[in-house]
Amino acid sequence: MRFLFGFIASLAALVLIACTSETTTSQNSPDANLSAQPQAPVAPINYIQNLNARKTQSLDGKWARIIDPYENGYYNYRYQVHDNGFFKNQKKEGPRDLVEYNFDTSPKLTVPGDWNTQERELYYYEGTLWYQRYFDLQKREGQKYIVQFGAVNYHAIVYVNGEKVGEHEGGFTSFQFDISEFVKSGENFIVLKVDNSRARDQVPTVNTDWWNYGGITRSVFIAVIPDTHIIDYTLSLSSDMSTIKGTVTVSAATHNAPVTLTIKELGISETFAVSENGTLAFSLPASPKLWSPERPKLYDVSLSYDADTLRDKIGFRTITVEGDKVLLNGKPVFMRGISIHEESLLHAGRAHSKADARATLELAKDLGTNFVRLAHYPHNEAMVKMADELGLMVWSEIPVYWTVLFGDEAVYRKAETQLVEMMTRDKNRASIVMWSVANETPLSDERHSFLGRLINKARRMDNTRLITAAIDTHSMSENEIVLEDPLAEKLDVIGINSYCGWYWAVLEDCAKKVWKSGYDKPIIMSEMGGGAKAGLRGDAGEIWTEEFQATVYDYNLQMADNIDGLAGISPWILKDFLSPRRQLGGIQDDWNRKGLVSETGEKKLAWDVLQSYYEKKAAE
Ligand code: GCB
Repeated sequence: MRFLFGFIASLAALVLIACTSETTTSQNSPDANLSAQPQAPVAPINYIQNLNARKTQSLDGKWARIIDPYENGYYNYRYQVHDNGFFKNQKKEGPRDLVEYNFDTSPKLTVPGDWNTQERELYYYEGTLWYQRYFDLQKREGQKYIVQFGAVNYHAIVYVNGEKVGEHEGGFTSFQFDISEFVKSGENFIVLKVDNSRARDQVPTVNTDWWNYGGITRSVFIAVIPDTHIIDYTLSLSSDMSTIKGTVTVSAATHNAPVTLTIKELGISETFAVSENGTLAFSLPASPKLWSPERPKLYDVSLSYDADTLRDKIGFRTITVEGDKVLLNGKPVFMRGISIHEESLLHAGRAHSKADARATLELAKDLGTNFVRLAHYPHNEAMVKMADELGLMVWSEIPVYWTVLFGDEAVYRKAETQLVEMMTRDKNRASIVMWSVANETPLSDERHSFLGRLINKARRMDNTRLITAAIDTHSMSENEIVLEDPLAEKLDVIGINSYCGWYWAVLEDCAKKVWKSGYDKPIIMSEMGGGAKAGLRGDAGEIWTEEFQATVYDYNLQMADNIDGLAGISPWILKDFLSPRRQLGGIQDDWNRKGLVSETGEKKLAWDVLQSYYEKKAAE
């Protein structure tokens, strides 16, 4: 879409590449005056792996809600933070008590679920909303109580029994708080202040092309784990495919207990001693059946340490690049993909469940895909687990989208935190083959440094996957398009977003375009497409008809075949999705219409075009 022509690209070539070494954080210092906004926290990543495989108590269901556009439950009339805000869940005790809120008599929202699609008056709402519910618990010695939120968009402050337990910023990643000190046996209550106001210094920033769904959008539960427990583990296949490598971190290493790893089907049952700092690393000879889209083999893995035991299902594969090829398990693979937003086919709004994931990914498979680009932020855990199970390679990304404030160190920390949170949660998913650090970001030294640091961070954390980003800067002369972006040097796979015949160029010329890249790296056309309103039939020359969209696909797929080093495509997009940028009445009505299916799953003509292309590609 955003196509920068020759002269801008030549300027880009002159861009001085900024140093990408890590620097220390210099968070903006809090405003000294009392009326300061709450400090945007950048959560320290303190995450217990696979917590939902432990003993859990769900907090999904109905929560009371209070809409609070003036943040009256948080600030007093002098705009100072209340010490007696709504988080106290106060009740009127005497007949003359003045308490101007009551969760018990307030309407309810379903968790998980965005608020926008649950109540008409919340459809466009951006601001603060309070959530509250009660839960019972039997507290026991030697146990820890950890609350986990799959995601809350965008900023959450969590209180238990009237006390603040923590806050989190970032709408698409999972976070946990240890609430052991805050809970008691019997009835407890939990309150959240959730704020989905957009702001320039957030990740994403104010300007996106998707709906800003607010609320507790993914499941919530309390896990009960022993004081002495497994904190983290990583298992992967070595690059020569001869060993399973792993690391485990535990709490209380002085406890002296060993860690046991069992993968029955591979005849593995090993016991490891833990070092003093609570970690261990191992490498075990093994020849697992390799995970692939054709055979998505997963192994039952169990780990135990003292009284803590957990299970996981893990696949083993390698993903590498050689010149302009992507190799899965050492063999070149063409990535037949589709881009997907996290919206459900089964109900309005954000997807969150296993059923949502199955419906979406089975539809993607019907198209003939072996790959999905989960745009533009980390999707819920059910999606990546389903991709593991169904055999779909995944591109997973953080919402460093368009024009985030690349020069702001605090914004960098937010982006890095989301990257770390995404990678930490999903590092044992074989389906994820690529981490993406950005989408369509404008060229500048600051952007280059910012993304360079994210790439370095991702590489330090994970050397078993590829790093990518979707870029849109190219130079063009007549029918030759030259890929030019200094960021490409740092990526393993170059994603290009390009809307030939929709946002630029005459459609009929697209097939003549020839793409050149000087990078000798695999290229994925991470977006292409055009819009159509399902059921609007007519002339192929008439925009918004299904015929026109199908023709856009026709020409663009011909163009794709002219791209040097094309390793795959993930056209935009599987399903129509809500976006406030899409205001054309009668056609869009808030929907980005580039879906191959409508919001209710009705297939458009372009579906067949892409499906036939994938049949051909699969047979090559
Ligand atoms: C893009 C963006 C994507 C938009 C799409 C569009 O280039 O990456 O988020 O939704 O174009 O439909 O314009």
